[in-house]
Amino acid sequence: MNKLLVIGAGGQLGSELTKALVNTHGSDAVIATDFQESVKSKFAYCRFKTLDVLDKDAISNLIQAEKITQIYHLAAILSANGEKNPVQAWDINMKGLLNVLDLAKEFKLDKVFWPSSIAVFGPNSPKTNTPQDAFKNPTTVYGISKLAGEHWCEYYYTTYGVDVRSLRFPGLIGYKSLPGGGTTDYAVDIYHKAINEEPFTCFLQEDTALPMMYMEDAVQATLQLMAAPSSDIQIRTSYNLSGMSFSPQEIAERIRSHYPEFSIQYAPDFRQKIADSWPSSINDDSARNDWGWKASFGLTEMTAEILTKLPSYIHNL
Ligand code: AKB
Repeated sequence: MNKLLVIGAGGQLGSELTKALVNTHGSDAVIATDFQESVKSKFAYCRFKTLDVLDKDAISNLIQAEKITQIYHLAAILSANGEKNPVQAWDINMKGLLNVLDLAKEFKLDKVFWPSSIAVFGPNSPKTNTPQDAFKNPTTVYGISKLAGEHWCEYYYTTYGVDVRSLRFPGLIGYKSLPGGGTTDYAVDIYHKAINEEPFTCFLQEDTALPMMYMEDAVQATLQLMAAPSSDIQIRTSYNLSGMSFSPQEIAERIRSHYPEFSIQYAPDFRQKIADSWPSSINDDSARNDWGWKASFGLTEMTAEILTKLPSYIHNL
């Protein structure tokens, strides 16, 4: 039987991916963990334990006690927060991953999932339709740690046969959980302001287009990648993944078709420089060809779904 350990389950992706894993594998097969005990209430539907990804012994004990066969390692410091404390971000992002990879090797786990990011690209990467193998010179500590992490994943696969799989996520947008400390966070916050009929101040310029993805597509991509036969996974660093691409001005316009009075103003801060170093759109041909990836949501569909579902979701919290 598969037994899945989700590390960092309380975060933006983990909150929704854990539910999907339970739906796929059953509640007995999934253990949600997070270093914050306070997120426990999100996991009434499966078991929850506190776990610090830097505590290798604690992870090792859990793997043995629970006979874990797969790890979904989601804990990370994102791009904007990473710049506030670069050394701490490096420690959490790199040591956490190395702990997981090393234990996957030691206990011969079946599979590991680890998210990378479009942040691996940098100012000298092609801006549009950025290819899988494009030149990469990340300028954030988050991007540097993701790029190094991708190579560690490939190293553990080629050297030790650890079946680790990874996706370069764009900015993820969902209505069930808030992101924490990323450069693409504005595209979640903006919907909350819209339904409250409040004006929104964006920390990026109006024309800064970035690659984005609706959470449902991100969850589907993860499930699909992890279900694919190992022989289909040709890329052992991390796969480019594309959903949609838009600027603050474009998302605001789309929101106005639901809330005509919605107003946005722009006050770019330090995150503008990070956004300027990233691609505006991504080529994901390798994911499409190798394991059949195709996104379902564009900006119009996502906006309609979020603005319809967010008010009652918040009301029922
Ligand atoms: C961030 O903004 O840091 C993340 C990412 C693009 O990986 N959402």
